[in-house]
Amino acid sequence: MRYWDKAIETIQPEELEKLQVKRLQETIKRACHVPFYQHRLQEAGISADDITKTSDIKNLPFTKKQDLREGYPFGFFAVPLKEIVRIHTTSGTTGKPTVVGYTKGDLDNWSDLIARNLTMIGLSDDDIFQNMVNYGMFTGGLGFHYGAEKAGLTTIPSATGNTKRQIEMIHDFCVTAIHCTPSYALHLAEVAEELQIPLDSLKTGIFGAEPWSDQMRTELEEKLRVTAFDSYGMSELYGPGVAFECPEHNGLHIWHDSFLVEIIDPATGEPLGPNERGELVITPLTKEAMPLLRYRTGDITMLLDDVCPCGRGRKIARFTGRSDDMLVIRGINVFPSQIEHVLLSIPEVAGSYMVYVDRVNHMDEMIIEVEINRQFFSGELADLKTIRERIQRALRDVLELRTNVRLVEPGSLPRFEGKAKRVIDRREKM
Ligand code: DLL
Repeated sequence: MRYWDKAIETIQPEELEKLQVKRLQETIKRACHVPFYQHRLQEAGISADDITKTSDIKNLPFTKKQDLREGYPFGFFAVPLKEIVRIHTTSGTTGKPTVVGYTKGDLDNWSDLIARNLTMIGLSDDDIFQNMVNYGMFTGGLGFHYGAEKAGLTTIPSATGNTKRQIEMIHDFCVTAIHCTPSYALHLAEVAEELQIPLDSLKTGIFGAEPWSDQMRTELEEKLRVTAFDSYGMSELYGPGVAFECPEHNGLHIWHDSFLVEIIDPATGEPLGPNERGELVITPLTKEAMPLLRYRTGDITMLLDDVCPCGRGRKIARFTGRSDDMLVIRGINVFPSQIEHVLLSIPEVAGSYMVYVDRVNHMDEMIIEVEINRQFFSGELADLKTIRERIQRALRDVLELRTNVRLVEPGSLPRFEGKAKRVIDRREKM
């Protein structure tokens, strides 16, 4: 087992607590340079000196994405603009994007976290790494790039687009490791198969930036013949590199020296214990340009209780969606990941699907378009009807909902180079 920074990765609980308290105090002091936090901390009647143990964090106010939006563009910067050397923004689904800034120290810490992750999964200067994500405002491109270079990997900044060229490079440069969204990886596998270009040099696939199921993992590992690793992060917390699977593939290590983790009930804000699913709340402990206190990520996971044989700290479970992408269909809560889970467990289903939600005569209707494998698509009509009914039944069993499934030709649904947008809610907002 190789480590990038063994002392910090295997730090023992008592020492970790001390480090976290010290860093939390420093973070609060930095946050006091931001008017939003000055007011909030004053209101709560708390200062850095009141923190003597990590559980004191519960007395600090939460920060929500909406707060950051209201600070647009630079309202959350805790240092003069002179010290900010990079800006990224989140994709911003509604209204203005969220702006995040980095000092030189932040960029150094961030690339260090990525280097830790890459070393943890066995990558080194022997590897050739193709980074197939957007290199613009999205944090995935530059974030992974500098971390991979720091870890000594031969790094190819191929970015997105031109799948044929991506495949040729993997083949011609004998690429051993790739990074992209899981949905793009599936597309890549399909195109490589069509072009009949073997990707035999590939060993490792790093997939993240969107939720993906265990069925998707099996499919990617089979089609690309890689070992797949889940990678989690978000722009507000540097970007990628926050949590990452180790070779045990049993949850993601989150770097406790850099992120103080809480899981809360998203409805009440009350803390939840290990093995209880809820919203991940993170206080980054080393960020300089943009310190955040108790940031509500909106992502649903849980703290795992087991001790990992790899010797690193406590893990979190893979993500099952977001508290805010949950759909309410005829009063029933549905996570898109549940739909994917069902679909990919049905052998006739090919990788791609789209979910449309409409309101017809005041009733919610969910239409699911599903690509099925070619040999079934060109089969008997009666067989297609049976497949469709079977999919609808499987979905009803899990979602407790009637859905309207349409089988479509393989390759006919949209393909995504970045994050997949597979759910389109066409209901009018209240
Ligand atoms: O997606 C950073 C990133 C880049 C992560 C490359 C991993 C790889 P944002 O664009 O700010 O940042 O989106 C963050 O994406 O709150 C989650 O909802 C979702 N997300 C990211 N990684 C995962 C994952 C980047 N592994 C938002 N599983 C987060 C599930 C994920 N959801």
